[in-house]
Amino acid sequence: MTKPLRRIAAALAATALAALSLTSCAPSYPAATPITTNSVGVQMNMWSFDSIAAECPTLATDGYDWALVSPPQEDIQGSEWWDHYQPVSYMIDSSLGNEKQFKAMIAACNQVGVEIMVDVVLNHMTGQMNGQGFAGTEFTKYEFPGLYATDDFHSCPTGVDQIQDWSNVEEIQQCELLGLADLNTGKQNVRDQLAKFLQGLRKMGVSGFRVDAAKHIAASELKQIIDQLPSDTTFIDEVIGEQPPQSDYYAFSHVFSFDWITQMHNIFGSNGLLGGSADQSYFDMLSPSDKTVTLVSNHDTERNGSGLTYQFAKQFNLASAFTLAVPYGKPMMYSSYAFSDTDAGPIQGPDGYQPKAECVANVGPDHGTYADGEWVCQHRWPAIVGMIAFHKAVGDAKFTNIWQEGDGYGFGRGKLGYVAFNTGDTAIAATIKTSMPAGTYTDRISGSDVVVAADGTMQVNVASWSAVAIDVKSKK
Ligand code: ARE
Ligand code: CA
Repeated sequence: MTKPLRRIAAALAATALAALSLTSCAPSYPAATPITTNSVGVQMNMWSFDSIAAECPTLATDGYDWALVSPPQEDIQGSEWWDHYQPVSYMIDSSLGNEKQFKAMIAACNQVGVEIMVDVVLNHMTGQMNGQGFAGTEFTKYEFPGLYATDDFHSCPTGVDQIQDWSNVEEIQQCELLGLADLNTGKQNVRDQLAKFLQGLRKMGVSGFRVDAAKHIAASELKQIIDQLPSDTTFIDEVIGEQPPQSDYYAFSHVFSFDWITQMHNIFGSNGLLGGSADQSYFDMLSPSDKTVTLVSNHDTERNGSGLTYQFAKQFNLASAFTLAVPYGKPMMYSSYAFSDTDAGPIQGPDGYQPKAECVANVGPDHGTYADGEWVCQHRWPAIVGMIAFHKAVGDAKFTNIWQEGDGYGFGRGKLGYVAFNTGDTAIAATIKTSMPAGTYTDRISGSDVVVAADGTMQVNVASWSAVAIDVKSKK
């Protein structure tokens, strides 16, 4: 080999080696299972990391595939739940727990097959002028040590900091939501910082993210952050209202269906006008099923009157069952604590951390009144747990055999399941035609036997504000 050639060969070998070592040093991410229409998730609103770790075996037994954790990063000090939506650094330390507890939660949940999704605040930092965060980070509104300086924040084109015109996408995305310091996600270094935060969580074993206030980040900029994460990472964006349209975000994310929250509030919150709402033509008007996470409520709608809550227990219960019953979307259930003050967070210990969450006794819609701070544990309500099994048994089977009688409304899911709801104040005794094979089934709601005759009919007694549900997997 001549000298120059040898040099080239050596250079090539070095490049190959460098490429090799780059691959071996490249960040390794644990594999994640993206959510499907068969998965069921639950928002464990404001549950501490230790509490979720302890609850994961129950979540797994009940059929939950993933749990959504409230924003885990360092926040401003205080006892309101919404402090957690004001980041001051990306250290994992807040009243929900520290990084060690966060990692232990992921390990405990993953071990039983429950994946962890994390609520991440990427649009903004705090709205406080200055202060010290939960873990001691000193900040001013536009200066966060080691993360961001003043020019990393948007300056609102209107000259007024806050969003004023909610129909103007530029304002929505470049001005301040609720006076929160708006990150300039148009800047590469800002996007890289945010991607680094997500990559860190993903490497710890987190499977996906709820992107808080996603509509306030330009879709093209959010995409550039998301593109820095492995492709098996799930993203669910919070995009409410008309502008920008949810469809801007479909190419790289799921969205939450706020239309579904409204619909559940309308049909179960009033006198239960189910007719026409469990209907394929209605679903066809909503966001695409495969891109949509359906929910009855979240932490905002539970407080602002737009969603059903545990305080309307029988309605919340049936709406959750209904969300699991229909062939639309990827359902997320909701679990939280009782409150009378909408600002109040869960009870904190003297060290600022939350003590372990314990579910109330007699968990379920008939529990009665709650003291502030008690853990309602809607995720354990028997009808909800029963309908998770139904949801998994029927898969994507289509509607069949619609039944309507007074306040009763039912439908089949092909030959795989049948469910009948009663949103009236008296029980309904009915003979309902199904496409189910003849046999004896266990009702997923009450646990009683339901017999399907050779002609597919079943005689049922549907209790007031309850349901009867059978599926191929509940056949005796
Ligand atoms: C708190 C105080 C404020 C104060 C602010 C800054 O309450 O008075 O100005 O701090 O100091 C949560 C709480 C807020 C809280 C905030 C920060 O709800 O009260 O502010 O945390 O601590 C819009 C957004 C949507 C957003 C809702 C609330 O588009 O993204 O408003 N939802 C998420 C979270 C919230 C969270 C934040 C964002 C902020 O889920 O929990 O706020 O991180 C129409 C519009 C929607 C609009 C909706 C409001 O539908 O189309 O765009 O949603 O109305 O109902
Ligand atoms: Ca923004």
